[in-house]
Amino acid sequence: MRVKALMMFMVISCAFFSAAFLSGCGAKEGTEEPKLLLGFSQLGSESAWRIGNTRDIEKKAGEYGVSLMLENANQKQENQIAALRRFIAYKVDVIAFSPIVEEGWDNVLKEAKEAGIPVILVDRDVNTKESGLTTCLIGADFYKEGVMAGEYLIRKADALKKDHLKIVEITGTEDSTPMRQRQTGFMDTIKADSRLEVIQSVNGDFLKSRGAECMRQLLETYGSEIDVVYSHNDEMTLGALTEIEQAGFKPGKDIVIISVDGGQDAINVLKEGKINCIVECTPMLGKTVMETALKLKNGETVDKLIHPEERYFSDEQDLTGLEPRGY
Ligand code: GYE
Repeated sequence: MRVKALMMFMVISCAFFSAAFLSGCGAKEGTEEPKLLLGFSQLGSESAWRIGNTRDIEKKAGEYGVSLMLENANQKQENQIAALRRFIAYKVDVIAFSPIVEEGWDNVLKEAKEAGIPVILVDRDVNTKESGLTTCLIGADFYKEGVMAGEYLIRKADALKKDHLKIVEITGTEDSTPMRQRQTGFMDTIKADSRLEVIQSVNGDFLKSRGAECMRQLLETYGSEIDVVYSHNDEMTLGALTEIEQAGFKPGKDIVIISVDGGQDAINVLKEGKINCIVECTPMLGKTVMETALKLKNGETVDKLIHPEERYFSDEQDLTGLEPRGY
């Protein structure tokens, strides 16, 4: 009886384990082998962007017949490192991951290299002492996004005929690629324009709650002095908007609001006139990730850097015909 119960437990837990851990297997049951076993470590679920990105990767894995081992690190680098080690132990064909920050990956990436498993960077970059530990990066050009945000602000200053605008910046996760490059791209673009002054940059960690907290503090310190908010993602922007309205200011009118991502919720708020500009960052990277992973499995060479095409949405445009964003 006991043996039977134990066997039953093993069968059920095996089924549960494979369903939870492995998804997107395109091979028909019991017939062909999956084309590829891909381990993907997602960094967390902090934003609509991130959730859209995870969904897209799962969906495309299914479409391309790729077996996906997906792990979510819940915003902790140590969880990502542990996930990569599990992928290595499991002998996946290819590893893909979105590194939460740029530093601290040398050891685990060397282990992957020694195991002969190619690694694809998705969305964000790493900074390692040794080169050649990863094969390629598939993700947005964050510097260009910062430039687009800065260029919009210059046009807005012209339109408003202002000779001085005080800017507060709410940045994404410290030491992450989008945080670094969205900041540098923006600063490089506005620095020659003497009308534009960044009075403070604060770290909002890409989270809505932190965006609200940062904005509350900024409003306490600077009050009506704030002319512009440049926020590195939609979540933090949406958090900040609530605080701005609670403090009695009209976002989009009293304060120029610039955001990044372009998820549906933020686009709706832009259409209401409470956000002035959103620079697009697309999370739909799944197709390129699958195609690249399949090439790597076949020993083909791949492009080192793949940036998706991106645009911006603003109060300068008619957005009535804009397609649903899908994230
Ligand atoms: O902009 C933000 C997310 O790395 C591009 O991370 C990504 C950023 C995205 O949390 O919303």
